[in-house]
Amino acid sequence: MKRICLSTGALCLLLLLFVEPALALERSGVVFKIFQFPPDRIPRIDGKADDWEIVPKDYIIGIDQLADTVGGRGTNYNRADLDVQVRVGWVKGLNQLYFLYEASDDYWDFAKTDLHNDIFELVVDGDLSGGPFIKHMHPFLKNPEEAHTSFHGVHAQNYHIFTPSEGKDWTMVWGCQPWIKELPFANAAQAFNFRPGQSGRFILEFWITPFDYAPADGPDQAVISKLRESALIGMSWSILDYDDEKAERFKAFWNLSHKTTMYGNASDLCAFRLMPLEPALRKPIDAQWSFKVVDTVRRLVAFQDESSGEINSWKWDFGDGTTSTERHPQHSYQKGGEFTVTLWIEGSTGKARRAKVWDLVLK
Ligand SMILES: [Ca+2]
Ligand SMILES: [Ca+2]
Ligand SMILES: [Ca+2]
Repeated sequence: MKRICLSTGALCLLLLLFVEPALALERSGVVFKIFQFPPDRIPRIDGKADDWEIVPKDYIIGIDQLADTVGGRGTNYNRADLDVQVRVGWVKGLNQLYFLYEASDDYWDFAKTDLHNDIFELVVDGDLSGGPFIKHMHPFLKNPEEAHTSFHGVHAQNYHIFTPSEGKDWTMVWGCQPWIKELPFANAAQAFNFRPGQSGRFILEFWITPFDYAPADGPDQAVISKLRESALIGMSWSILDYDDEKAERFKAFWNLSHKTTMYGNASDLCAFRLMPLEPALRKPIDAQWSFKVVDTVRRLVAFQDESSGEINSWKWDFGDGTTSTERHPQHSYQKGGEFTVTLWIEGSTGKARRAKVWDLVLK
């Protein structure tokens, strides 16, 4: 999103408020949360929900948030007919979105090989590009097939996930890039013990990769969305509840966005925030840093403190016998070599250090 700041700070703030993405998306003012898993607690894709117990309750999105925008029920849900809970997670540094989908249905419809199947339809716009992305909604190409390979699902993606899938791929990608449903871009596992037409409880655990650009011809030129802490992404889902094998179509379309066209227009998605680690999962103090060689001739290196916690003092050892107490120092090395650089930090909650051995090599 482009933000234009004119003269004064106040005006700039006003403009920032005015273009806040959450306001432009569907369900104005509502921001759902995406839980950050610590790197040593990444969910295991096995259809078991135990690794999601660390997700606080206020992250759970239930059927009370959904509206049937096609079948006419509005927000009058009936938990005996269908009940669902969704949790969404991410891991800082991995551009993947994790999901736990838990549902109970009075009639699980999955005997057929075609689109007639209970479906969890998921739409993701990783860079908030907004706008239409399904071929039928192309702004000027009136023949959808002409828009297929250049447009369909390219800047935002739509998954029709079969719940359950039996003798069928786990999902249909409603786009020109079916390759995104396989490893290394996605993985899924389900658990259930009912037969078609029966009621019961269903668990689906999966992750997908969001794409800013997902072309038809495969991953070589694709651009994966970069997931950044505290950033917003666009997302919605709907549950297509088929409750009769003989019926022509689904009975209800339980939609998180309350606008049906979210299936093909990313401006109708909801805002989701990639949350920081919950305080209970954070180390009270943790040292981290990065560096950039600014000038190879002068061997000038800029160091950036990226530590977390309440920190009062920094001490850098540049590995050449010199030190600094600045937070983000620059340092010019007198000669080349392989350097071990260490940052020590201290604060009210303790102290920590981070050394990097031979990451910095200068000629
Ligand atoms: Ca699991
Ligand atoms: Ca049902
Ligand atoms: Ca059903």
